[in-house]
Amino acid sequence: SPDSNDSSTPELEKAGLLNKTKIAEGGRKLRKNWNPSWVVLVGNSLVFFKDPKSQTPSSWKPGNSRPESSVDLRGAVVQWTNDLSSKKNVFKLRTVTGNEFLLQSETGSLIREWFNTIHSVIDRLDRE
Ligand code: I3P
Repeated sequence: SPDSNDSSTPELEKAGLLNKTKIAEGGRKLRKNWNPSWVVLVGNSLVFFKDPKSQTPSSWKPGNSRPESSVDLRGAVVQWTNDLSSKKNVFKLRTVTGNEFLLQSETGSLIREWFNTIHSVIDRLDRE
């Protein structure tokens, strides 16, 4: 349908709970702070929300959908890593601006799906 290609309403490609830590900001190394994050892949962006389950009842407002942060996938790179964490099932996402994130799940099949989906979005943007 015409609507599904309307760039003003990008298609939601994937959403779910992953463990996340930011390890660099603008190329500058950061101290790790792993947290569960609700991750949404929509259009050219990966959008992070605080895990509602990790919030106190008073901090969680129904309908609260303000993202914690958002990542532009254009020109980004994803790469599996065994060296940057003691955890299993970890991949690194680096943006063109030099922000680096590790994403992880205890469930291998789940994190592989995320890797493959993000990788295909990056490839699609590279070809544009
Ligand atoms: C860090 C914390 C992280 C760990 C990191 C530690 O300690 O244990 O979970 O990363 O390892 O430095 P702290 O809480 O004192 O900051 P992983 O779980 O990914 O291994 P690292 O320094 O080797 O990255």
